[in-house]
Amino acid sequence: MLDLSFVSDQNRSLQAPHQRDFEVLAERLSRRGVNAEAVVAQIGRFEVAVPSWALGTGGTRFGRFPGPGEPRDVFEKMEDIGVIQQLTRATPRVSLHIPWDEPDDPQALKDHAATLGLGFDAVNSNTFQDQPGQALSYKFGSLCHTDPAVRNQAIEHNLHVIQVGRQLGSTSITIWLADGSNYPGQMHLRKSFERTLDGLRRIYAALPPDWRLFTEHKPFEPAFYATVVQDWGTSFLLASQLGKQAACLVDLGHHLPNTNVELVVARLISAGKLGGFHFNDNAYGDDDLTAGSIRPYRLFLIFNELVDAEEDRVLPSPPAYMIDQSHNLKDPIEALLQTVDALQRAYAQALIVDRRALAGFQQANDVLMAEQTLQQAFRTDVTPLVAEARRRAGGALDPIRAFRASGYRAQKAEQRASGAYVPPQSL
Ligand code: PSV
Ligand code: MN
Repeated sequence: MLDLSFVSDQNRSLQAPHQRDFEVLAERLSRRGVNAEAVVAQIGRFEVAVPSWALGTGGTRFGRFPGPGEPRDVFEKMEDIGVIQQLTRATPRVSLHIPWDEPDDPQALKDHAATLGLGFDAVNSNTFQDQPGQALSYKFGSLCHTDPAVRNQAIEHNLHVIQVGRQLGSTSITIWLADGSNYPGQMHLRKSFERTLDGLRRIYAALPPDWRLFTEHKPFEPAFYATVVQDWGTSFLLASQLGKQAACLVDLGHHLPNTNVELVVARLISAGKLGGFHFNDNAYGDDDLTAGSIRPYRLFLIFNELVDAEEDRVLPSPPAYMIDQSHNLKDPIEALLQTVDALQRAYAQALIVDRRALAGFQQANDVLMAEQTLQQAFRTDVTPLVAEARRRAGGALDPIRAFRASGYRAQKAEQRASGAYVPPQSL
């Protein structure tokens, strides 16, 4: 963890120019009828969970280039997330992947997390890889498998993940299945889906009453011909069949090229089945790049749908926000700081949309002005709003600058010099 006074010392040197920028922006926004104070308060309430698997340098099947000072186990990953939380004040929870980051002693991990000011978000089950000592293989699927014994093993694993999650204080499970086929004819398309639904029903039946179950879709990879839960329609079908506690999770990289993701989000909101997000960005497929790095306008348009739904009070429960990225080239902590900032910016831009004007232009079919209304918000540099929200919460005005100044990574490079942790490949 960073010294208690470190963040405020860092902020002091940036405070005067920041204050001026904030005042200028607040004045400009007030001319548009936007109250900067209210926006800052809302940004201050924004929270997103950090995935345990994002703290080690990621990789592809072509290689991995780890940097110095990577966390060697889940306890060290917690320390790194604790630093992200200190700097951003927007990441108080961790999303664990099990068994990748399965704790031997969940209570000990929970206690450790609490000392760092952290709790736990959704737990993620992994039935897409075989683990050492595992009785049956998932080579040909898990919940969709033709062999009931394999299906039972996958169900048992999910029940175990729920148990671990309960011990940690999680209240949701995200299920992403790699199940599918690579060649036409390999798998019975209809029956493999029905077996999957049956397995999910058995997992759902074991869900504690205050828990939610998120179904995450993905069109391809590792199954290249037909993924069982390939699109939001299938995910919606599953979540609807399961019941009230089930909803759909939208991973931004899990869509075929040119899919209008904000439209998917709008549809799921209408259906009352938007469970949450895995934030990242992509140019081609499931690239797992930093959120907002490739298509910031899309990210803004997604938040625009969310803010609109929030204001119309049509969300049955707030969507769960989680990051799902693989940091192959960037320092993972820095990339995550950048991600949190990108999400807060998109949220801030969505908050300053003049919704009354937009509704009027939509009603009057004034295409150009409706579009301009969104673009005016998107083109506003909201840096001072986001920085101010962080500062008021006790975080850093400029988290990446503060992180670099802290020398944290160099210090960890010394402390963690041995026993390098080998994270899973990017998925
Ligand atoms: C699969 O590509 C995925 O998006 C799922 O959410 C996994 O849990 C995660 O990535 C990590 O591989
Ligand atoms: Mn995901």
